[in-house]
Amino acid sequence: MVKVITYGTFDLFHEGHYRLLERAKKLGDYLIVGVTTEEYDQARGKLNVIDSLMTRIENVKKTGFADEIVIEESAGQKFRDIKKYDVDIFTVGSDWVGQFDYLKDYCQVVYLERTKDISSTMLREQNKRIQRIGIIGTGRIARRFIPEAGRVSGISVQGVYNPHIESAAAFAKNYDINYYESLEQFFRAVDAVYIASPHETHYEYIKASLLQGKHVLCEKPMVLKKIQAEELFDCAKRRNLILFEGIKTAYCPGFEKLLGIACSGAIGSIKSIDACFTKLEDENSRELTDLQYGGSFLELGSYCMLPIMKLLGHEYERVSFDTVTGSNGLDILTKAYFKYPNALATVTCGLGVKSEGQLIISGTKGYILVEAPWWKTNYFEVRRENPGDVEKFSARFLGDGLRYELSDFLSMINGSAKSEFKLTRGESIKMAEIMEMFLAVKGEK
Ligand code: C2G
Repeated sequence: MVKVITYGTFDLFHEGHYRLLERAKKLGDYLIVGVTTEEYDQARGKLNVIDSLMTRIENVKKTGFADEIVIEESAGQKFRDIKKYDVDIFTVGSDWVGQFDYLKDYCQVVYLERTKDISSTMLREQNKRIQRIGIIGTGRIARRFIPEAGRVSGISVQGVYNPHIESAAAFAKNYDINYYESLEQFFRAVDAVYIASPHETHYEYIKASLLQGKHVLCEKPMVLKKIQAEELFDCAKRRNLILFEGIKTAYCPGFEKLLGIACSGAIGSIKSIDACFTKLEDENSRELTDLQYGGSFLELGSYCMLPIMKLLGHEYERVSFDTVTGSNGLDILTKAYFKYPNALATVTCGLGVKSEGQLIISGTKGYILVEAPWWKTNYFEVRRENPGDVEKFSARFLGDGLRYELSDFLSMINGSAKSEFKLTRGESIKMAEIMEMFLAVKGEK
């Protein structure tokens, strides 16, 4: 008897799950299905799981393909189960290709092609909460998005659009998703859009998506003009659509904890914030050659402004910028200075200069030090006058961290969001205004 085993969350049970189990069963005579516990999903960073474990088990049972159902509750269990149940074949969908090759020493490993389209009416009737998401752009960020999307339940990455069809086709082939020859075709296939195209194209793509009734998650900086940000958020509100600016730090657990502690009075009242983010880029990169939309502040300023907007707000009295430019006039280093009525803040961004990427939040009783990479906020300290008086905090930041913004985006779409936006429309609009001011100052030079 050939025994087959497969595992999954099987949340919001859909056609992709059904077809996986159907084909898994055909690989042998006896199929064991491992269903993940909520704890294990939390531990492995699978977010936004909606159905209870019992519901998910019930849905697997209903297919009739499982001869036995076990609970998957920890990493490393697959290896133990294969020996315990004397399994001949381990199988899982192709979105995991390569990730379980280590099991080849113990059994045959088969990756079954994932189901690209789960938009059939049967499915849609059952699960209105599943959002089909399309990606606009095929660059580095879009590439990081795919594996992260696989860690968020209730979402199906349907496909990608890029006006350069050959880029879209290559991307789609690589990630086993669809690509679309036109935006119209793309919009017909999705419920929500993730925009990871160059900064200057964001406005048009967001507007087109909203006008088609699609929710939008757009990479930072969302737009570079205040009036555009206001227009887009008003358009989303009128259409009862969700529009998110994707500054991943805003949505990660550690940053939320940091804000809570900073606001708790642990360091007294906050009087100064210094945020530094540098990342050396190749001098021929888009970021350092696009004379209109490249440069350090446009690329990294959103991250550095985030803690300042969140903790000191929008009512600064004045902001000024100073830059060091490369031979082509682009800022390889920018410092921005914010003067608030009772506080000061500085931003340091550099694509051509390497510095210590710290975030320091200074108060009347102490300060918070977040070492690089503070934008992941997986560790920080509260320090006071007495050097021995240090409180240490840590938080998880899994994968590329895009899963957190995606999970919040989905929660807002499904109306199950627990909290207000972790990045409000007011903050996004203000950051667009500051970007606009920076470009105006740059343009005057
Ligand atoms: N699947 C698929 N097509 C889809 C979606 C999912 O074939 N459109 C497959 C997945 O590849 C997986 C199974 O259905 O083999 C269950 O998917 P999930 O519930 O998302 O489980 P996952 O998080 O992929 O965990 O330890 C758990 C395993 O690693 C799989």
